[in-house]
Amino acid sequence: MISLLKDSSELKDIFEKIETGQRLSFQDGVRLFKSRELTAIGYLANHVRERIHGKKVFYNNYLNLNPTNVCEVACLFCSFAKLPGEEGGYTMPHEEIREKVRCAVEMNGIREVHIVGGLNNAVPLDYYFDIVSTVKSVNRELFVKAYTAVEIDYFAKRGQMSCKDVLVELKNRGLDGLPGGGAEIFSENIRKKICIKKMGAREWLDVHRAAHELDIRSNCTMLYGHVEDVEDRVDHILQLRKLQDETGGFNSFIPLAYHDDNNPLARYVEARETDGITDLKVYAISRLLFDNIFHIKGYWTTVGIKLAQVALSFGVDDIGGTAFSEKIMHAAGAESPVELSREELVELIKKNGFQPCEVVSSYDKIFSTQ
Ligand code: V47
Repeated sequence: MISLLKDSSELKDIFEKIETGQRLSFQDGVRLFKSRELTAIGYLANHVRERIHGKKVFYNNYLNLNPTNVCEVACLFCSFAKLPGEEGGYTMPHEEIREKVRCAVEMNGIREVHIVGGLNNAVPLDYYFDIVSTVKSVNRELFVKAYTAVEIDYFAKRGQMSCKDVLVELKNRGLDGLPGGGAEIFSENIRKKICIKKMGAREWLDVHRAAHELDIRSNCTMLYGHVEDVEDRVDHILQLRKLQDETGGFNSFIPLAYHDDNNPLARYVEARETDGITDLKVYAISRLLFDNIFHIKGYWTTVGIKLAQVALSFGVDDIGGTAFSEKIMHAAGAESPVELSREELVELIKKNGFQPCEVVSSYDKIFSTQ
C-alpha cells in the first residue's frame, strides 16, 4: 500500500529523504506546498509524528491573560489592539489580574498562564514586570509564559536596557518561558505590507536567542494565510530551524491561521483567509521541515476544533489547550468556542485512539494521561 503511494508519487525523492532521516531543503518545502498530493504529505508527516511521539497528544490547561489591548504598533492584521485614546481600550489593574488567575486556578485547575498584550506607553514599565510576580503570588507552581519578543524589545527600549537585562528582570520575578507571537512572516517585503512598524526578523530572532542563552525556552509561530506566498512560508520555517540548530531552545512551533474580521488588512492588500487544505499542508509540511523542533501545535482556536482534531493525523502532536479567555483570534472572527474544558479536550483527543497527555509549555513532565 505504502510503496504504491510512494511509487506513484511525484514526491518519491522526498519519501526517500524522510525514510532515511535526511533534512529537507528549501526547494523540497516549496515543492511540498505546491503539490496536490495532500494524502501523501499527510502520510509522511504522520510517519514522522509517530516516530517521535507515537500516539501521544499533548495539551495544556491554561488561562490567557491579555493585560492591556492598548498598543502603539497598529499591525494591519490585528483586531484586538486599540490605539491610545481609542474607544474600547483597557488596562487591567494588578488586583484584577490576581483575581482572574485565582478564579481560574480554583475553578478550572489551570497549571499555566499565557500573557500577551499591547505596547502601552501610558503605564510604567514596572506594571508589565510586576504582572509576572502577581501571577506567581497566586501559586508559585503556575508556569508563566509571558511576553512576545515584540514586547521584550519594547520594554528594553523604554527602559534603556538590553533585551537580556529585561529577560533577567522577568526571570527574577518568576518568568518560565516565552510565547512565540510577533514572528508573523519574516519576509521583509511582507512585513512592510502587514506590520511596517513592528520589529524585523533579525530582532525577533535575537530576542529568542538571548532568552535561550539564559535558559528560558520559548515557542515560535508563523502567521499565514494572508498575503504571503509559499516561498515566504518555507523561508520563515527555515530561519527558525537555523536558530534551533544554534540554540535548541524552541519547544514548539505554532502556525497561526489569519482571520480577517475587524482588521484592515483584507481591505488594503486583498488578504484572503486560509482554507482547510492550506491549514493541513502548513501543519504537515512544518512537521517535515522541522527535524529539530519536537512539537507542532495545532492551535484549535485558529483553525477550529474539527480541523485541529484531523490535524493530529497530519503531523500535529499538540492540540493547544483550554485557552480560557482567548481574545486575539476571536476579535478577528475565529468561529471556535472561546474556551474548552479539560474534559472536552480529552474526549476529542481520544476519538481516534490518541493518548491525551497534560503538560505545561516546557513539556518536561506529564501531569495526567487522562
Ligand atoms: O503575533 C494577531 C497573531 C499573535 C491575528 O506561544 C492573529 O503558545 C490570526 O503570541 N488572525 C499573538 N492571528 C498570540 C501569540 C500566541 C498565540 C498562540 C500560541 C502562542 C504560544 C502564542 O497572534 C500575533 C499574531 O501572529 N494574530 N491577529 C489575526 N487576525
